[in-house]
Amino acid sequence: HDEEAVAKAAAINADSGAPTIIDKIVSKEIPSTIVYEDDKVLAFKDINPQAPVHVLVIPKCRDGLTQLGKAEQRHGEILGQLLYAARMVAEKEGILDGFRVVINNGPSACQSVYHLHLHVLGGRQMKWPPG
Ligand code: D5M
Repeated sequence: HDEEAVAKAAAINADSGAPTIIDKIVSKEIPSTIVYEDDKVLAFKDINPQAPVHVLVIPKCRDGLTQLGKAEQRHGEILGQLLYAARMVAEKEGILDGFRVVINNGPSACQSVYHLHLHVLGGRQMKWPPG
């Protein structure tokens, strides 16, 4: 798994601010399986699931949030909405009793898509520490 992560990190596009695949998911140009949606937030199934439940929660408007490390005070409201949406996803997916929320930030954390997204994972016993 280490090799896989290193390869993924090495292949990475850094945070260029360029549009990402998430724009096309928000505009529905690329289909996704939507789990939760409101006016600010979208949650859809990850195409490469790492657990029986693996959902990505994103702000529809990136607004500078290419990664959590770019967050500013003004992003406080949307950051809270994303966490609450993660909880709604967990409830909808029936994993409210045990789930994990992950944000990969930057190349050394294997971030591959530079539009902030929360991973909601569950449906199996999670391990600690994560890889
Ligand atoms: O996570 C980026 C995640 O995005 C990764 O788990 C795969 C997922 N992904 C990529 N393309 C798609 C599409 N088209 N649908 C659903 N999920 C997708 P990161 O934390 O940046 O590594």
